[in-house]
Amino acid sequence: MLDLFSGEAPWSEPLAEGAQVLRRYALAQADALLAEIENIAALNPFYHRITPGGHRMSVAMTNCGDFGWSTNARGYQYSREDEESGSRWPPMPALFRSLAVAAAKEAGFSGFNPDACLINRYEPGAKLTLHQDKDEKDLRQPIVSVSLGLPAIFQFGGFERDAATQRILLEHGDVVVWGGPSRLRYHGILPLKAGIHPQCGAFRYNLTFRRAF
Ligand code: MD3
Ligand code: FE
Repeated sequence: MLDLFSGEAPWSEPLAEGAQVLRRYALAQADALLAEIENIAALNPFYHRITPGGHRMSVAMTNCGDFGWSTNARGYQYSREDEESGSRWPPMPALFRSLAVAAAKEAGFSGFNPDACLINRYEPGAKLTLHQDKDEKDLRQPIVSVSLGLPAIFQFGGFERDAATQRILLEHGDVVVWGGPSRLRYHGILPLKAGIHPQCGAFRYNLTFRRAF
């Protein structure tokens, strides 16, 4: 029989040059990843940061690893400390690191060694408007993202804010690797639709693994 699709996770879908979705790649580890997120948030709680423009972000964030990304009235930056708690970010769990390194390798980026993991938490209505990720020192390093919980519609654009965008549904366990020429594409998340996920309740979580410095 012609087997067009075996139905077995994970499977990969190319998005653009350098960008690849590894569908359900993190599914087997999802519960363990969520337990680690809980541990991290117990030390450094999710927080709605204020952008330089004075807006409270609808996405709540925390971080783990040597560096964490945050924003405040002065700008966007990676730093060793959480300015809310005054303490260092919790270490990146070994499970996080091994998953990110393996996914990057799978997509052709061997040698990826993340020093930062931003953890985004979306509640119904939360969104991320189109932006580029360019606060990292070496833009030849990819970003690996892991989606957990409620599904979200991801927008994948071009190299200018007003270029046409593709819409891609990201679901529980999906991993995306963004590198090469796709590293500087504009991207965003449309407002999260309300729902109840068996493992995450009313939330969506997204981990992004980065090499900040
Ligand atoms: C494409 N997060 O934290 S992950 C972000 O789902 C961010 O929370 C979204 O954008 C989220 O900055 C999207 C997918 C993603 C992450 C980084 C990228 C896509 C990217 C960098 C370059 C191009
Ligand atoms: Fe981003």
